[in-house]
Amino acid sequence: MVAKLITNMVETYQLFQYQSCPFCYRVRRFLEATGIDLEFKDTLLDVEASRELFEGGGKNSVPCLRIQRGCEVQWLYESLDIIEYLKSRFGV
Ligand SMILES: N[C@@H](CCC(=O)N[C@@H](CS)C(=O)NCC(=O)O)C(=O)O
Repeated sequence: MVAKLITNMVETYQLFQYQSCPFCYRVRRFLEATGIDLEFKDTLLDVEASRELFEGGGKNSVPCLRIQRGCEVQWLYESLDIIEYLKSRFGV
C-alpha cells in the first residue's frame, strides 16, 4: 500500500547535465524523441548547479536526474538508468 502511494505521488524533475557530455546527449535525445519536458541545469555554466549536484547527490558526475517526490529527494545517476526510470514513469 505504501509503495502504491509513493508510485502515484507527483514528481518533479531536474536534469543536471552539460552540453558536450555524450551521456547527457543520450538522455537529451531520449527526452526530445519522447517529448518529455524537463528543467535542465548546466553544471559547467552554472556554479550553483554544480555545487547543488555535489552536495545533494554526492558526486559531480553527469547526467544526474534530481527527483523531487513530496519532501523526499532522489539523485539518479547513469544515463541508461535515467532513461529507464523516465520510461517507466511516463509510459513511453
Ligand atoms: N556511465 C555514466 C557515465 C557518465 C560520465 O562519465 N559522465 C562524465 C561526463 S561525460 C562525468 O561526469 N565525469 C566526471 C565524473 O564522473 O566525476 C552514464 O552513462 O551516465
